[in-house]
Parts: sequence; structure tokens; C-alpha cells
Amino acid sequence: MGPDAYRTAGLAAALSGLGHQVTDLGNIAPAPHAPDAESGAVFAPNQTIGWTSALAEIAEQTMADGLPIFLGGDHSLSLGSVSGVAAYAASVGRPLFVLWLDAHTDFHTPQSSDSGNLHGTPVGYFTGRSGFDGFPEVAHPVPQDNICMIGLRSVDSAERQALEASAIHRHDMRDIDENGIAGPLAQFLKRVAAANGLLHVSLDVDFLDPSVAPAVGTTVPGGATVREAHLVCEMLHDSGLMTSLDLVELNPFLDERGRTAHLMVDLCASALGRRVFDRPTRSYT
Ligand code: 4U7
Ligand code: MN
Ligand code: MN
Ligand code: MN
Repeated sequence: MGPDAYRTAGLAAALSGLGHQVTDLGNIAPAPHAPDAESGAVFAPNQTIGWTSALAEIAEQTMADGLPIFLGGDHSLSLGSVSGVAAYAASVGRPLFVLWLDAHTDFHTPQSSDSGNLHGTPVGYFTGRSGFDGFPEVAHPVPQDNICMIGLRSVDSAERQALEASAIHRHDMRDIDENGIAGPLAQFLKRVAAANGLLHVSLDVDFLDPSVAPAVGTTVPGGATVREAHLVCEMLHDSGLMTSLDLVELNPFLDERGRTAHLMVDLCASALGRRVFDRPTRSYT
């Protein structure tokens, strides 16, 4: 229901109002897959394999035509969106960078996950961690050093260990409180620009504070404010660097009169050029 909630909240009209040509490709179906067991350590692995192949294929295709926006739905969709975008980046000979806006690091493997929920594993998958048996092979893993996470405030111990041994750039909420959100983001954007990279942005609803974005299953207090989130999106637009986007984890059943869906639409509009006043062009090179 996530994608339909975005449609109802006027995502396409918001973007076409900014002068973009918008095509809604409709809902994607998972590729044929084996049935899942009723119970097991991991929830719906085979269905997720089906989604991953279908999404990776459509991601690679749509990158050639424009800036794809993947609407969800469970963050496990990023196993497919990011691995497909990475394949496209490799085909045009440019490095892929990923900005992960989330309360969580989603760096589990199916083995390390305590919950068995695959929405906690996309970063593990597209960085090429082992343990994703039966999933499509990740032909072009995203280098750890090309990933920047902002908004972190709920990290499991297995993830923390793996993350601390990794080169992934991470900014928890304390970092944002102490230093603001613009500094770390600008630093990252500079690196993307210097490398002539493509930039995939993955925006999990729970990046935002639950008081302003209640429509998500995994609320964690102490998240980004409305303005912090808009500033990130406005800077992304100014940079001209974003080449693909996930809007994920929206659960409209938990929303209050569509306020979370509308906020996410407004953020997406900011990332694609909505502003109050023009500013002198800012360069991140
Ligand atoms: B989301 C969790 F246990 N780490 O693995 C897990 F805390 O896409 C949460 O970021 C994962 O919302 C959250 O289940 C996944 C949990
Ligand atoms: Mn989820
Ligand atoms: Mn999350
Ligand atoms: Mn997430």
C-alpha cells in the first residue's frame, strides 16, 4: 500500500509541477520464485529473492532513461534497487555512491539478523557481504567507502561490530545534534562530485522523528526534524548529484490522515527542486 499512498498524496503532480516529466511505471511484480515456508529463521526469503531480481532489472533499465524513484514498502526493496543501479553505474564506467538516511544501518546478513526481517539487510547485500544464499549474485558491490549513513540511532550489536570494522561513513543523531546535518552531508557530496560518481539516496521514513512521521513499523524516537530532512533534500538538489532515490518503509495503515505520506512527498519535491527562494548556485567540487 505504500506506493498507492504516495500516489494519493500527489507525488507525480508535485514533481511535474516542478517541470519534471514524470512516468508512473505502476506496481512491479516479483519474479517467479519458490514458495516460502510457513515459518523459519528468516521471513519470506524466496519472495524477497523474486523482488530483488525484478527490481534490479528495472533499476538498471530505468537508470538509462531518467532518475528512478522506487516507492515502498519494505526497505528490502533496496536489495534490488541498489544492486541494479550499481550494475548500471558499472556499465557506464562511473562509481556509485549511496546516501543512507535511516535510524538503522540495515547492515545485517540473513544469518546475523535476530529478527529475521530482511528490511534490515539491504546494505549488507549490496556491499557484497556473504550469507545471502539463493539471492542473485551481486556483480558490482558498492564499495564501503562510498556509503554515508545519516540519522543512526538504533544499531544491533552484530551490525555495530561489522560496521566498526568497515569503511562505511556513519553519522548518528548525536553527531547531528553536535555538528548539524549540513556539514557531514556537504563533505560526502564533495567526494561524490570529485569522483564524478552517481548518487543513490535511500530515504527510510524512520530517518524522521516519529512525532512528525508516525507511519512506519520501526519508530525510534529522537530522529531528524522536518527542517533537517528538508535541508538534506535541498542540498541534494543544489548539488545536482542525485541520480536515483528510494522512498521506503511507509506503512499507510499507521499514518494519521496521510501526514507522513505528504511529508515524504514534500521532501521528495525538495530533492527535485522545490524551494522558497533561489540561491546562488552552490558547487560541491
Ligand atoms: B529498517 C532491526 F532488530 N535492526 O534487524 C532488525 F532493530 O529498514 C531493525 O531500517 C531493522 O526499518 C530496521 O530487525 C529495518 C531491529
Ligand atoms: Mn520494514
Ligand atoms: Mn529504519
Ligand atoms: Mn531501513
